[in-house]
Amino acid sequence: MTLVTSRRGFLAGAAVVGGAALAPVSWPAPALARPGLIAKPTPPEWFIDHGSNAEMLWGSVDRASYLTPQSRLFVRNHTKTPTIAAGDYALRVFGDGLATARPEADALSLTLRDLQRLPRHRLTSVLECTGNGRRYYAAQQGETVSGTPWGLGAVGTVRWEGVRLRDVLRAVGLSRDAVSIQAAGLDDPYVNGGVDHGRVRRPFPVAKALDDALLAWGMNGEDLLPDHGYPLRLVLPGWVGIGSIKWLGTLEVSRSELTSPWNTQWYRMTGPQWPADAPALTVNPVRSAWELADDAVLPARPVTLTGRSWSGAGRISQVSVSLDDGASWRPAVLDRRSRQDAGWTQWSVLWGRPRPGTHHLLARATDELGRTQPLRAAVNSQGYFFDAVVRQPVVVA
Ligand SMILES: Nc1nc2c(c(=O)[nH]1)N[C@H]1C(S)=C(S)[C@@H](COP(=O)(O)O)O[C@H]1N2
Ligand SMILES: [Mo]
Repeated sequence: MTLVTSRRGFLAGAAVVGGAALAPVSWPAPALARPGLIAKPTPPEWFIDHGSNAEMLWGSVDRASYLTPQSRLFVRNHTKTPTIAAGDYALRVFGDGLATARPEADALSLTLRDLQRLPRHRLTSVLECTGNGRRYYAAQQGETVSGTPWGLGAVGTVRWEGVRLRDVLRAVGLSRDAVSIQAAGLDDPYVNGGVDHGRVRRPFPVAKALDDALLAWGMNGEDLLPDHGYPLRLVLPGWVGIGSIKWLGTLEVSRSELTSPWNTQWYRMTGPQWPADAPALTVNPVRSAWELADDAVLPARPVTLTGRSWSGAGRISQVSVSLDDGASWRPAVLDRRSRQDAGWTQWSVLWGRPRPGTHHLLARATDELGRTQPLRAAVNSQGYFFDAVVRQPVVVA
């Protein structure tokens, strides 16, 4: 079948009966699967509980598994995971950046089946929260910042399945003057400090939409779990996690720059060190993690240690490690086969003679653009982009 756009709707010639899909949709209030903010089990062996957020424990990562299983992936919820039935679901698209401008009340409505008629696309990418590593601002730099005190576990690499946003935009008709797209979620409005900020939403440039943005219904060969955006989420590979809006409800396509508190107030560098008009954060920095628990105890015999490094901008070209708290450095062995699309790189190092005592292990990656990890991260009030080399404690006994 062909996708036809008309003034009346997205699939004027398609198997959408009775014009039902063309009518503006009103949303039933999402119900909770069960009391709680996260639906999937988050046992303490796998996760650190941060309330509505759950952090993956690096010590629990299976070194044989390149991809992060959905069951192990971190969760970052501004409110709580909604329950949305796929059968009731539709994505609504509107705005003056469409070839034919449409107000929100007359949005195009796309069901999952509509979207699944477009060419399917699979893509592996890192998903990472902007605040990943935040607790090290205090722990390593003695700086007080606000926000969830993530260690390095607000990250994962998954294989997405869905449709390219550019194919969707082509099908619905995009104006040549469109510059900005705002994605909004169907989760509850975010209320903080008595202020209702509305639905979680964040704009991004049309250029990103036409490059590698994906509308995903699948992860690692399964349907998305409710916590990760079921039935459909946006994926902006390499960009700050907030860009990858879960439970995607609307896309506003505009000829002018769109804004929301999620790019004007949050997910920007703020604080005395930063100009008031510092731009919104987009591409993730370079970071590295050891596959070790913070209370890891190793026997005093040769051991192969492993870790992963990633960058929002490209491949990792080099990883240097220090097993003596920075006194000496050596290259880690990169597993060249492990890197896929925009995913992370696995690496390893043989520790030949671990001596009894407490040690600090350091890993510092460089990406193909020459971006590397500093020894000190640039402090900012909200604790974003902690990309400095982390001191990983380990006890040899
Ligand atoms: N609708 C909606 N989308 C959202 C969020 C949210 O709270 N609501 N959190 C964002 C943030 S800050 C991050 S880091 C990622 C986390 O994705 P995950 O929970 O699937 O790991 O989702 C983003 N998309
Ligand atoms: Mo995030």
